[in-house]
Amino acid sequence: MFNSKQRETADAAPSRLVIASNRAPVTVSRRRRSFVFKESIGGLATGLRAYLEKVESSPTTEQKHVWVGWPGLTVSGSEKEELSAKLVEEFSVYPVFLDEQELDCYYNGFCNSTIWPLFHYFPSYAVYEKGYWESYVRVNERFAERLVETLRPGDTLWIQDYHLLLVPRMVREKLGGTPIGFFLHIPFPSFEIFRLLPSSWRAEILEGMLGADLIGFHTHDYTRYFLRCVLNVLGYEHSLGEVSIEGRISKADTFPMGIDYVKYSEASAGPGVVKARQELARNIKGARVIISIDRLDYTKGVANKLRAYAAFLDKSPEWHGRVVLAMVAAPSRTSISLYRGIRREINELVGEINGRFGNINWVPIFYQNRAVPFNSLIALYGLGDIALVTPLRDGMNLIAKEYVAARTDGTGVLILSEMTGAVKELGEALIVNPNDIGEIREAIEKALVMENNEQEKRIRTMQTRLQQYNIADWAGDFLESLHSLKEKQKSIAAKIMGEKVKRDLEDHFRTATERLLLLDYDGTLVPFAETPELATPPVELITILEELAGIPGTEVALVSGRDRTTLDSWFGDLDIALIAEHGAWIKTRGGDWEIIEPMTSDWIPQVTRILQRYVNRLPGSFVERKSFSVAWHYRNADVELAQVKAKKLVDDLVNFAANNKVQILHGNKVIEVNGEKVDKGKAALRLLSRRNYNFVMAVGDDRTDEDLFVAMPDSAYTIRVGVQPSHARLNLKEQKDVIRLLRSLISNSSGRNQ
Ligand code: GDG
Repeated sequence: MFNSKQRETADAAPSRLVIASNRAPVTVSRRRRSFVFKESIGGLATGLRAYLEKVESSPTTEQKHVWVGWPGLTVSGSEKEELSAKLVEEFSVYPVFLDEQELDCYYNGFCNSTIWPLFHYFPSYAVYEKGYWESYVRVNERFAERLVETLRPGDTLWIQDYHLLLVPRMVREKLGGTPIGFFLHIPFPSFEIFRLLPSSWRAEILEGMLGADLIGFHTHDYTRYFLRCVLNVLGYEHSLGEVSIEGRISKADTFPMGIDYVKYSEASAGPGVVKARQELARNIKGARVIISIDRLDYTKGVANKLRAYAAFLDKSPEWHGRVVLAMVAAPSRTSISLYRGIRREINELVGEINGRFGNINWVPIFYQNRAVPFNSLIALYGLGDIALVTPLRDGMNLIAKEYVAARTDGTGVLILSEMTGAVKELGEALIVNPNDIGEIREAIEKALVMENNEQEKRIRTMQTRLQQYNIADWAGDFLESLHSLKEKQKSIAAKIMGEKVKRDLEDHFRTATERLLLLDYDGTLVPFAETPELATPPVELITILEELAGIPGTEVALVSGRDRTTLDSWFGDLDIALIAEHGAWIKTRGGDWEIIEPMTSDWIPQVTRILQRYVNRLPGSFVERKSFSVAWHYRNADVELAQVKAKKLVDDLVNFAANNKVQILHGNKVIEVNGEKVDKGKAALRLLSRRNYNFVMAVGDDRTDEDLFVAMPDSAYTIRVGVQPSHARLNLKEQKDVIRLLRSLISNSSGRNQ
């Protein structure tokens, strides 16, 4: 929670976007005794800079931003303050400092030797080190602390990427009201890969991410995989990407990151670029140019690209001397030995190919193992007749998009790996499988002879698309979605029973003379158990029900889907009413069981046979027979398979229900078929009509309780457990809250009697 001082400061200042990323947008280095400040390079820093400049220069907005991140060097204790003050003052960067050990265990360790390889489908490179994980948790905590210090009321927080997966939840625990967004820039893997993480880590990672209100991914696949992992690991289902968790909603959605289109399309005319292009062209001597620009990482498929190029030269001698591959491989993570090994491998391959095919007049590969300055990058985009972008896996890949944007004359061929996120938007590229050397070779051949008008058709279509969703649209779209989600959450939060409503309800209960309490059982009065018979009522609950029923003028009714025998055996001795089988049977206080509507049960054997087929198909599921209904429970089955089977079963049953007088109720991990004339609402009305109640409260937790809520008079307190769209007027966050509420009704009314 914010304190009053923070609130005052916030009232006087414009709203801010607080961005958190591992690397700050400013990289600090040392020169002799002073610090040198440089803009950080990389897709995120560059891209967001463009968005922020646009928003902050607009006369209609008042938004400002600050950034929390590591400034790229380790500093001693005494230097920290000095550097920190300078970064805050001059760059609005609130630094988080990392020491050597953290760089080793958190950054090189958990980030880049566990998450990075695993999420890019290189499980054999992933290291599972407890020490790395512990360091990751600690550094995430430090980021969270820094953010909590920095955030003011009214701010929006946007956390970036895989280095900070735990931060959303850590911040939420302290500052729940702040809108928190999270964006993952790398792929989110399928469950089969994600589950390779030790179980406690994987649960913490997902819970960490779910701490955000909005979680963004580049592609729909990553979003789906994330939601499937949430279901499999944490058991939370989603509806249209929304997961209900601890009384609020967290949403996963797709936002493919764009580029600063105008910057790349206009840059080629700049004088620096023209000069750089002339220099490069001189060396190339009229040959056709294939460009390749990557960070030197095993995910980028650089070796395969070289092998494909060699295969092409081998098969097409007519191109010798007429084509060059201009390859930039920017060094990366060189303190990890795997990366040093790749550098050696690539150096050797380049040497081998140049030695084998080249001659005094022609070098087949121009290779640079250093990043190039921006002007040279654009010059390369301009010179490249073909761009070879063939990562084995890539969250998005902005090089492909930048190349397309920079082709102002409409020529150029993009050869693009199907394993990149960018492929979803760049379908007009020549798409290849990066493991298939033959396919890349063929694509090179095809690109070299592609007619100009064909090139133009493809490039222009892609350009239009990239223009329509550029970096500013991406960031704007994400932040707008975050804010509208926050609004939705506010309306949900308004239904959650707060202290004031609770007090009013208690007062109303105390002063009323004729009270009716309609209470569902499973999920409402007791938590779900593995099998129905294990959910026996605890003694404490029996006492609560007894005491409630003992308050003069109070009628308590259990409104359950359970069968009569079970309800009788558990509650038969209490002075309360019972409604069984979702309203098929009713037993009033002191009375006997009665059928509410005459019904047949001759359809039950047929439905049981259908359900039994599903028991055989879904291990862990089982059938429960009751007198006028039959249920298929799947709580203990594999969650993901169960969802699929449940949908299929409902389909099958819909056909059956169309020709028979039955209805299908899809409850919480149970599908139940019963006579169409019954529901909890109709049964409850029976009780309601017996007296002139001046206090009515109905509490339930699943879809079958919605009938109950709908049937209640407007004046009734209808309460659904869990945050879901519901006809109930109020929500309680969890089952335990129901028990707390019932207890307080008892103690409140006994207070009156004293
Ligand atoms: C993550 C994900 C996702 C590259 N080499 C040079 C250079 N660059 C610039 C490019 C581009 C950026 O760096 C690299 O873009 P990537 O798409 O590869 O992104 P990363 O930041 O490495 O990584 C990736 C991205 O986040 C965005 O979400 O696409 O999948 O791994 O802008 O132009 N710039 C200069 N010289 C170089 O040598 N000047």
